[in-house]
Amino acid sequence: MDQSETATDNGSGPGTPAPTLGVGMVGYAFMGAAHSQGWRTAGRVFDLPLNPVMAAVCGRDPGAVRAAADRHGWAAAETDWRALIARDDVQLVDICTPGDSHAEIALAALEAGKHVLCEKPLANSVAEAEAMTEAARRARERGQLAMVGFNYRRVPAVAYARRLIAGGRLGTLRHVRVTYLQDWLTDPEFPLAWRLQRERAGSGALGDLGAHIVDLAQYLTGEHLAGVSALTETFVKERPLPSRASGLSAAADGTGRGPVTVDDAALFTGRLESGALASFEATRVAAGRKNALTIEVNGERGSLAFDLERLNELSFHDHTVDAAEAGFRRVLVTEADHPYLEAWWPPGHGLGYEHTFVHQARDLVHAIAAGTDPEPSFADGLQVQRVLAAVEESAAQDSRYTPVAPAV
Ligand code: SOE
Repeated sequence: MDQSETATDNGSGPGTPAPTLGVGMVGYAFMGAAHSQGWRTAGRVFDLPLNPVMAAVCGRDPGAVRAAADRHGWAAAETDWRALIARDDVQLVDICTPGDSHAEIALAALEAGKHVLCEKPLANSVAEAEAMTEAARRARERGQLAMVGFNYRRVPAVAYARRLIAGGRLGTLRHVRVTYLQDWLTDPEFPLAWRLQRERAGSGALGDLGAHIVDLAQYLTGEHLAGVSALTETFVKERPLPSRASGLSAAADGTGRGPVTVDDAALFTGRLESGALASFEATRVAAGRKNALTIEVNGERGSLAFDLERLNELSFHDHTVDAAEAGFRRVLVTEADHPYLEAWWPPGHGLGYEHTFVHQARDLVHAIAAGTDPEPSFADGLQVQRVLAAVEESAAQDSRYTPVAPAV
């Protein structure tokens, strides 16, 4: 049973309120807003065994964090993440900050006995990800759980694709082809936001978008990448200094320019453990592409294709049927027995981007209540980090084939 199939009954019997799970979130920008939607909605749509309570949100600016708390439905606002972790009403710490603080906050939260949800990529380096994974392993022995937020696993059509592949519908896999294209850095005058600074973000399009597609390729196939061969490029080497270190909406401060220290784009090929070939493209300079994520998997018995811009659909080609009638057909993934859809709208009434965060919250709550390991785990996040490191190593040598360190 995969996580999208977890039973929905809260086990307390009809009408009995579920015990609560206090959530504290650090960071409240784009990802914080998305996670807030998830926490706010999960218990209202799904019957959960624990009732998530949005106890407190944390950010450095007192006025801004109070406003974020009011807007998104958090009961309290904190300006020090250590104070948030120390709160008795917080049992789960949700980390939605830039990558340079993931490790420190996660390690402190695990040390304090809290469950942790950490946004992707897990960390800014393999060493940090290793330390976090080891801390999560020790915390697991004390009954605490840790999960990394690769939300696109929770698109119903993606979870359904995994079900079909795991069920053998594609047979032996030959190819995985994944692209994730955005265009918000196309303008050379877009300021030097934190996502363009290596010490804050770890890497560029590679860690931001490449991490998602590496995770999706490995999740869908159930295999790890054994090695990669990569090219990366920073097309715009200097950008205007920002007036505030915001993400996708930074403004220039007019005082000069600074160096871009991460990639704008990463292109790589890889070999899965089974020998299947994989290709990846992650870029933030693909003019006209806003959030274009596509996946295609080809096997001996058939193929699947997914496009995030049509996220309620899956294209399926069954290669075992008569060639005269075969061909890609559109499967509308909106039926009650498709993953996550038992609690949503009637067939044909589709879902969107934000629902992935609702499903993420739902799955983590179920895992905590059942004491089972949530996926993707910190070990999964570490594995992705190792692929990203291999990509950078290969790219530094202009595409040398570089083995990925084995998974833990
Ligand atoms: C920015 O490129 C970004 O917000 C990513 O960081 C997210 O992970 C992705 O879901 C949308 O784009």
